[in-house]
Amino acid sequence: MNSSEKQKRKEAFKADYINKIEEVSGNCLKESSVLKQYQALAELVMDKVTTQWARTNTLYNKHQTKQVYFFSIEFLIGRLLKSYINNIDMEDVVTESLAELGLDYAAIQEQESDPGLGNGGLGRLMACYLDSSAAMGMPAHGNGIRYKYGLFEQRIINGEQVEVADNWLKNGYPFEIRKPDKSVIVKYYGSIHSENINGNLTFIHEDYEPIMAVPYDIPIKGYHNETVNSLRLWSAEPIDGFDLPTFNQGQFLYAVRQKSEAEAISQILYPNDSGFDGKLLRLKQEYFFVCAGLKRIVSHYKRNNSNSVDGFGEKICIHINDTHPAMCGPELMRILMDEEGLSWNDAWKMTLSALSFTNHTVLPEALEKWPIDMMNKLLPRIYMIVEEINRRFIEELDACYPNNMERNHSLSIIKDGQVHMASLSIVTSHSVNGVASLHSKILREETFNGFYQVFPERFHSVTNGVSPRRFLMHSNPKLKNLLNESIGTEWEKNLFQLKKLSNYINDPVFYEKFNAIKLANKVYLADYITKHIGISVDPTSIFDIQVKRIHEYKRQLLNALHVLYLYNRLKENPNLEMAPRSFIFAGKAAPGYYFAKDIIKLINAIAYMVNNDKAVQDKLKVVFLANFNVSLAEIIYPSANVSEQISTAGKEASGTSNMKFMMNGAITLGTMDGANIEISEAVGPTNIVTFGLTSDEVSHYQKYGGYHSVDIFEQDPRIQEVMHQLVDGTLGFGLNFQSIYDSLLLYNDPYFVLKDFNAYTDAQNRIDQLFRNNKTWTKMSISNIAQSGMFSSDRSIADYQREIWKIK
Ligand code: NBG
Repeated sequence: MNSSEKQKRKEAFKADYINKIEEVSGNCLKESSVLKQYQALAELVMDKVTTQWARTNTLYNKHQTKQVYFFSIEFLIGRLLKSYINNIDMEDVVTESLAELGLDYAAIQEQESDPGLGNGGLGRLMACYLDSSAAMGMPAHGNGIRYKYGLFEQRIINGEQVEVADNWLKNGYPFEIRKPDKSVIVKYYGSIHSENINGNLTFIHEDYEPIMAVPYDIPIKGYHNETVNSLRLWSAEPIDGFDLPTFNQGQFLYAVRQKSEAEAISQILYPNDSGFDGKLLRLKQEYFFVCAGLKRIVSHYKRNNSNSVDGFGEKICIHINDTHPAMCGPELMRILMDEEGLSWNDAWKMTLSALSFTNHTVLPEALEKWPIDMMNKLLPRIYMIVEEINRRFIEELDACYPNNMERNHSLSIIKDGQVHMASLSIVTSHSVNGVASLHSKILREETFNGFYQVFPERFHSVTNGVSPRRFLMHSNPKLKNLLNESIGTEWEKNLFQLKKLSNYINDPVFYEKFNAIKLANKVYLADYITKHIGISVDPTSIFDIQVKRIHEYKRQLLNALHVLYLYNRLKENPNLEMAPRSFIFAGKAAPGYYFAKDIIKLINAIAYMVNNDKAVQDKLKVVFLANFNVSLAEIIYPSANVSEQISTAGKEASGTSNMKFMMNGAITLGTMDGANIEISEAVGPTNIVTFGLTSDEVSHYQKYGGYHSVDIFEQDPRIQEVMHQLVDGTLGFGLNFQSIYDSLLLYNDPYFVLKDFNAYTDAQNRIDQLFRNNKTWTKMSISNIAQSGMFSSDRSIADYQREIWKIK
């Protein structure tokens, strides 16, 4: 765009914007509030996006392009305003125009609520995949739940996590369109009768409790292209709103209860990351978005296909994100047989060809199982179909491997009084994949080994990826500009092009520019920290960061114990040679996960002690930032030097913050777990610091024993010291971390924290030495960015497209 063209666009934008402000606020620009300025900007942007949206939909319908639908109980999309503006290529026009109008663009952006419709990696991955699909012009859409309350807002009060409801819709949400005409009735409970109608056995669902599912669509705009895909989120409402006749008859409570029971289904996101919540409401939620989503997809398909479902399996991909949408299999069978009149065999072929499944965790507590009685009562027809799927599957097994009762039992979808949702997902999908190469190997060799032996051809591996637009281009604009001026802009469309940075790997001028940007980003985060928690951190210190859900397997505890140990060393020797270090933590604990909450309390207690000790002020700071969410993440990654990825090997399926940090030049300090292994292969051993047990070693100890944490404790005085400090009042009057102490010693340290402690302190020493050599460190940083192409979600989507959905 030349400058006169830009000037024209700016003038047009300003005129439209001023009109819009008057329209939404009834005030002129000068008198408008920041909230109204935001709402006006959002509406203006939305007008532009929706025009393209309509065009994309027309094209898809006309060409009958193969469509992918991600079914997921979480979509952690983050703020959208800036992302739309950048994606429609209006970044400069908007930034400059607003400045010329005397408005504060940053403050306007802050008005947008950050939709917390996910817990962590699983939900954020879906958002990255939608972003990449749209950027690549690929028809892929999301289907999920429009929770009225997102993940709780975390506050830290007296060093502890306090949960506050996240009312993200309180000012309305400008980027969604409610489509009541596309509502679907979801049926719960009741009974099933079969009738012979014209010679066909027909199943009729009676006496059910109907709930209305109303869709809200959010446009997903591709980067600098014409594509706009859709994220459809379903809201639960009572049929015909409030039950006035009942109310008028005097049954006030009954009428009100019915309304609130219906709405409860989409009221709240379960605040559980990788844990399984065995609640009836959760099962209702799972069926809710599966039933409504599939119903609409099938009817849309039929509308474009002469009212027939023929070819559905070839033209539609239903991708099951973890097991929460596992009822897609039986529900699609139900629709195809009961509503479309297909035979079991035809419906089965179609279902198998449409469905694919990604597993996201091997933690046993996260593999969903539902009590038979509960499913049978709540979803009688679905349960019937699950039983039949299982019966036929076991029959086939029997035919292939006669008299192998043990195998039949272990693979049975229904056993021991429960329905096993992972097994259901595998049996009903043509593809099953893990999210990093080690994770896929563990699925094949351990978790799903029995299924792998029966269906080896179904198993795939697709390593996760993250959106370079959100996590590099939008959140680190200074780095983006440096990359553009150094290697050109091709990398914006193909992240592998970052390899060209290897030309700058020994270039002192580039180093200087790069380090200045890193420092500026660190200053920004330091200011945020001072503003929010009143602690001042030195921007030249090592920013050593661990941000993710708080979980024992992610081992924030290992990090915290090392901080305590480092503090002890500094107290012994105030002249200890080390680069000043700021340890930064953030992450939420599930409200009912008390041990994780104790870890947060411990980190905050250590932080309080360290930050108030004048003797270590210049060398050590510890920060716990409250309410980690996508917006905070965008500030954190660009400022990091060290990316802590220290899970117990074999437990973290992939991890994705490791990729976001890497793209911004942080060095991974990690175990050989999840995608850390692939990061290590990509950058080579000199550009990463790894340590600790391997997953084979962990799994060996878990199977055969042989690890005794007490032995480690007895041999290592450093460990004895920190362990005593947990319970002897060092960390504050009356503060006692007995639960943590007991887990590590009495319960034999299930996540191998003490076992890996020594290796971790060595690795931390290496980090210190490497950082003190600025040239080496900068080289490592740049090498990490240069090799991050493979961790773009564009690459992941291309893999899915080629290997799983088979889209040309
Ligand atoms: C999480 C894994 C992470 C992985 C993300 C995305 C769940 C159930 N799983 O390791 O723990 O990166 O999924 O695949 O949230």
